[in-house]
Amino acid sequence: MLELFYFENSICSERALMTFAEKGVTDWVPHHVHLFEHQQFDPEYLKINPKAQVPTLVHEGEIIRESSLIADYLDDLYPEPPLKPQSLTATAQMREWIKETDEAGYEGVASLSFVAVFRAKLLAMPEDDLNAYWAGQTVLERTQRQKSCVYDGYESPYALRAIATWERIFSKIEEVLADGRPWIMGEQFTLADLNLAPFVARLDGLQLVEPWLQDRPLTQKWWQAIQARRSYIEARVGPSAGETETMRIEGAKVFGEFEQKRAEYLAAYG
Ligand SMILES: N[C@@H](CCC(=O)N[C@@H](CS)C(=O)NCC(=O)O)C(=O)O
Repeated sequence: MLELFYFENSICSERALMTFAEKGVTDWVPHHVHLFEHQQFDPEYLKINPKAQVPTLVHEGEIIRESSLIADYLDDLYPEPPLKPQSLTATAQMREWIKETDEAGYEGVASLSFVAVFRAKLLAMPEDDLNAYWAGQTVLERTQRQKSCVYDGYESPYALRAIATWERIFSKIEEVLADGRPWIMGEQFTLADLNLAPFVARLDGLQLVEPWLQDRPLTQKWWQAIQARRSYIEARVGPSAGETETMRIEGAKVFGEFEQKRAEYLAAYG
């Protein structure tokens, strides 16, 4: 039996959902973990994911955590269509993309989401509830990052790091597509594209893709091709209709601060 613990509006869960859709796999058991209702901190869930994060895959009782590893595992479990290149070298190179997306890309998207949207939600909570929320966290680095983004907004060093990261990732994508290839690894759509897709979709929801892609036509084309992909549509990657509106409104309030930070970053390091 294959079970997935996930939350629809989580960019990490969307990686697993998109992999299922790529493979045409539908016979898995869904378990919803509602992050806004803080179900990730349920002691029963913490037994399978002590970091209080989604997604978690359970296959025949074995636990597999980390969204990119779940996607990789599903690719091995259901070989068709393959999402890894044939050559070992190209597979290692593909994994370098995924490593960067996991290590820096995720933190960047999470920081920008907090600075633009979740910040307002959390600051609107009664103080006791907010303190209880922080106290219930299980990963110190994440708590520090979230607190910094919530209390300092675009003045948080995590916001600048996020801008640096996505400036770099989008530049690398534009560069690699310059030889005419449709996907990051060439003619084949791979886990490199798939693992990036939900993160870029969140940035799009925050209205940040346009400024980043306006001078990157090849990446624009790549992003359009991802959005047109059957698995992207079937897995409903990207913010839901209601969320899109909130993100657009909240994102617009701090868009000027984003542009200013990005200009500062480009002047210093661009
Ligand atoms: N590196 C982990 C990150 C998982 C993660 O942080 N998931 C987020 C949703 S995208 C989460 O569960 N957050 C819970 C929270 O913020 O309390 C993975 O890729 O699976």
